[in-house]
Order: sequence, then C-alpha cells, then structure tokens
Amino acid sequence: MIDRESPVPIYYQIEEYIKQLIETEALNPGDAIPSEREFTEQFKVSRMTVRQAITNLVNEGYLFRQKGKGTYVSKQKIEQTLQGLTGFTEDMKKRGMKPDSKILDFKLIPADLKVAKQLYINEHDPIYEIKRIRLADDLPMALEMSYLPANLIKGLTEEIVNSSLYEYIEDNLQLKIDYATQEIESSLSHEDEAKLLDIPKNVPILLIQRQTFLDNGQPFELVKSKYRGDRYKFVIDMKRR
Ligand code: 16G
Repeated sequence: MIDRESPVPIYYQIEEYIKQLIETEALNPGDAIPSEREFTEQFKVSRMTVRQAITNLVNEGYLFRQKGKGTYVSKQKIEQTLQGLTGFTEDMKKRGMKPDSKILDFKLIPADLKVAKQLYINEHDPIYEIKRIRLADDLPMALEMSYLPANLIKGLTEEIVNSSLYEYIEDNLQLKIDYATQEIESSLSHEDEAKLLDIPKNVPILLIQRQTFLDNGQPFELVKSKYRGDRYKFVIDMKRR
C-alpha cells in the first residue's frame, strides 16, 4: 500500500496508514504499535523513514513512546468547538469528565497600563491575577493566567476559582457573559510549563488569548491559556457565504 511513484513522501504515507489504523479502531488507546523493524519489513522501507513517520505522530500527539518498552496509541484528543462561548468547567461537565483546578497564584494587584487599557479601567486600578492549572479527569490540560477587574468581579476567593469562575459570575454576581474575542497561535512548551502540564519541554502547545465581555460591552477578563497540543484540537464548522 506504499505508492513509490506518488509525490507524497513515503514517511507521510506511513503516517496516514497508522492514523487510519487508529481511526478505524484497529489500534486503540493504550495499544502498542508494531515495532520499527516490523514496519520496515512490512513496507520494505528504511528504518529511518519509519522512524520519521512515528516521530511525527508522537509530536502530533497520536502516539507516545515509553523508554525501553515501545510506542503506544495515545488517548483521543478532546475536540473543542470554537462556536459558542463556554467555560472550562461547563465544557468538561458536558463531556462527562471531571473538571478540576490547581491554583498556582491568586493575587490582588494594581493593573499595569497595557492590561488596564484592555479591561477599560485606569492604570493602577485593582485587578485579580489568577494562575491555574486546569485538569480533566485528573490530567492537566491547560495553564491559565487570568486578569479580572476587582471592582467589577467582586468578592473572588481562591475557593471560587478552584471551581468555576463563569458559574460565580453568572449565578452569584448575576452578570451576563456575552461575547469574546479569541486568538489561537502555536507555541512550544517551556521547561516550567512542561513540568506543570506533565509533557516534555519544547513540544507543540496552543497559546490562546481571550478577552471576554459582559452584555453591557464591558470586558471582564483577559485570559492567556496554554493548552496541551497532544490532548486538544479546536474544531469549527464553516459555511460558504
Ligand atoms: C475557559 C476560558 C477562560 C475562562 C474559563 C472559565 C478558553 C480558551 N478559556 O478556560 O477564558 O476564564 O474557561 O472557566 O476557553 P471556569 O468557569 O471553569 O472557571
């Protein structure tokens, strides 16, 4: 099934073949994949070509290696739609997963000029700076750094942000979360982030920045999140015209 005449590189064809085994559930999460030697014999290609295909799939999060043991199929990525404005806790609950947070930092500080401008407040007005690890079924998924204007989002405590910020804003403060602008970029895990997210350093992660507004047009949060590239994929439906 390797097409040597094709302009598609052979390592890429092998990648597609392995992906198909995963998609058709011939290989399931936790299963060991055949060894490099077995693939080399099956496809009559060099070991380097097989290694390149497998390394690419490891980097994309389809497979993971265990030292001295072999290469295994990873869990399926969480598919997060980009339609609709939701929070982490409600997303995880909807999927039947257990949301959790670990608070790394919770501070009340004066806003610097840049943050103040984006939150439509004055420089030095008080803001909460919150850094959390977000976990799903006890696995770290994202690191989140949030800035919230303290005069608008009143009475925040560590206990509240340990569960759901959006629930507190809507149910307790009775404010209406309305819309957000969000940017998504690729990035690489730095050493400290890698430790917190339980991933290797210098692997692909998704950097997401969100500015979220209430229904009166007032921004109430600036959030910078770093999502694990091996566990997340963002999906959007598009319609032509
Ligand atoms: C999501 C949002 C974040 C928001 C949080 C609220 C993205 C990229 N970010 O993580 O902006 O602050 O949800 O979650 O989706 P919570 O209600 O569980 O605290």
